[in-house]
Amino acid sequence: MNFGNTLQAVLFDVDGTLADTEQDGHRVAFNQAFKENGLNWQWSIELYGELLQITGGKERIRYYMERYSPGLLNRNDLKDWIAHLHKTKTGFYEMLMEKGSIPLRPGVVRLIHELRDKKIMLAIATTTTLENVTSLLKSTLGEESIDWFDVIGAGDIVPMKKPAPDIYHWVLNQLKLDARQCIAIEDSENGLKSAMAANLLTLITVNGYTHLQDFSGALAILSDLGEPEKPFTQISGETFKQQWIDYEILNGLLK
Ligand code: XBP
Ligand code: MG
Repeated sequence: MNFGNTLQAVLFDVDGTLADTEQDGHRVAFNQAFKENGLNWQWSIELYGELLQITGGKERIRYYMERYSPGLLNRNDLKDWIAHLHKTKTGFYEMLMEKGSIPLRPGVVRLIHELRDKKIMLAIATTTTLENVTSLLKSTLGEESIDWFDVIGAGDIVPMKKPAPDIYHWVLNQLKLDARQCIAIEDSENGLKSAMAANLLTLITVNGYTHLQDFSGALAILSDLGEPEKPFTQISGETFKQQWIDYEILNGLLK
């Protein structure tokens, strides 16, 4: 594949890619919100892994209700009720991030700084709520880091969440770039499908919840972005000059 493009922007997914937020962040916040709202629901680590196939917190709650608490689906204020429950969850999630409980994954900070130095645009394309993105960035990179991102596409800003390509289309449109001038970094099958459907070349860094998923079509599948002193493990796909992802590697992927 030779598109002759040079890298203009890197589009990062958030949950599972920038940080391992699902098990000890989102899951915990959902459970706190259930308790706060008088529900005896408890999402275990294992159950949450299954529920993750549904992207979006409100959509995930509804999916859970259909399977485990269908009686509650008859409420005539169902949509508002789920929205309220989810808002409570977002509040708990923000509190968890304020405590600084979740670090960024290996290589993320180094790569973000290098891309900024090289004047490569940074963007976020996520199904999670905007407040969750800003609270994670604030707690890990500092308040000013929110402005490092030229575009943040999050949550309900588009009608269809991943695996639909809508969020990536929206971000590319905001960036005024063609997909072939960008690289997407994702951690999940739903994320990969979404990015590929928007024509983006995509690098995968897996985590405990996603490592067994189908990543057909990804450029490469890695344990993480790697650091010079803590190289990534290659799982499959293209091999590189070194075991940490940098600007040169990402730019080379477009050639
Ligand atoms: C991951 C998601 C989100 C989070 C929960 O998004 O599917 O739904 O699990 O966040 P991504 P909300 O990997 O695209 O960052 O409750 O705010 O939806
Ligand atoms: Mg993800």
